[in-house]
Amino acid sequence: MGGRLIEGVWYAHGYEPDDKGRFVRQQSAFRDWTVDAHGARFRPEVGRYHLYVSYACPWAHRTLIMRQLKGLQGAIPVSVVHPLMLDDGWEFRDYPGSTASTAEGVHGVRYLRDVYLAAERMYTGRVTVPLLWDTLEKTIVNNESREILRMFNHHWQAVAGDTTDYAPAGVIKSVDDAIDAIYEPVNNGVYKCGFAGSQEAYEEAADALYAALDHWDGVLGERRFLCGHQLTEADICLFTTLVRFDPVYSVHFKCSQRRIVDYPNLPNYLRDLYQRPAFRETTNMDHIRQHYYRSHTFINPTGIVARMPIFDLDAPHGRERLGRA
Ligand SMILES: N[C@@H](CCC(=O)N[C@@H](CS)C(=O)NCC(=O)O)C(=O)O
Repeated sequence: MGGRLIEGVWYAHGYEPDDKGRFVRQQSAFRDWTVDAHGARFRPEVGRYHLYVSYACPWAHRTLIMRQLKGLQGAIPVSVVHPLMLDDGWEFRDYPGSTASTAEGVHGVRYLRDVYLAAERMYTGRVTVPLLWDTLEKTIVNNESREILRMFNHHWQAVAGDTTDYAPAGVIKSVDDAIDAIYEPVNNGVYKCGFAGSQEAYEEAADALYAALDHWDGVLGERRFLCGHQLTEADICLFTTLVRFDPVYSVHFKCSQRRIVDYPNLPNYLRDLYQRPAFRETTNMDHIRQHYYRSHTFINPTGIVARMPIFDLDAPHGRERLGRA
């Protein structure tokens, strides 16, 4: 179930709800940016940075999608943690599954916490993915998915294999507003349902989650993507929660009022995104299901992995009628 570092010492530790039983996510600690500007401390350079991810994690998944959309796979290597996050937190070890987790690529260490400690010997906080490591200064640049997403999109154009902008000037405000609007009730909201420590906290989170899903389902009846006719960062942010929703959140996190497949517009929106290579090839259902059902032993003590629901992500989505891709 993970743990946290306190002044450089590891303590196995679950999540602590607030006094009303609500799940509270910590703020990310490393917030520097790779910037494509002369004299910048962290300049984008091929091979200089290393991305640490879990295929299971919706936040890390965002960065993998953008890395692939921009054709940055050759520029930014990746290490993938084992899907189970147990008492030692995220770990690098063999996983004989459909897609193996990788050995740690930079330091040769066993645990992700060792990478945090390499950056800051007295680090206090949870040890989370994604994180972007700088092999030159030997430190963590950033561990906040939304910012890593924006960096890959805007600051790596000089080396990107595809320079399509997923938050162009004309819509960047509505992209940021949409990302803000879906963060608490949806992306974080499923966790607030699942990790609620009281009925009241659960009801509050479920109300907010379903109000938001109802709202965005309505919006997506009128337009192909969250911010209009073009795919943006906001769609990436919503996708990584939607694709986990029916297989995991609806069962494991008690997001049970409605599945995605029960909505009028969200299922085909999800298919429209999933059928693009950068989304499909970074979606690892095996890591996702193994991670959630088997790491959160306090909500699923048997570790039994629920069956995949019937939901064909490859079925025709018909959303071309709403506008260009
Ligand atoms: N705000 C962060 C959240 C990252 C995060 O919480 N990642 C989870 C995995 S889904 C994690 O690594 N949790 C480990 C822990 O809390 O011990 C982001 O968006 O990057």
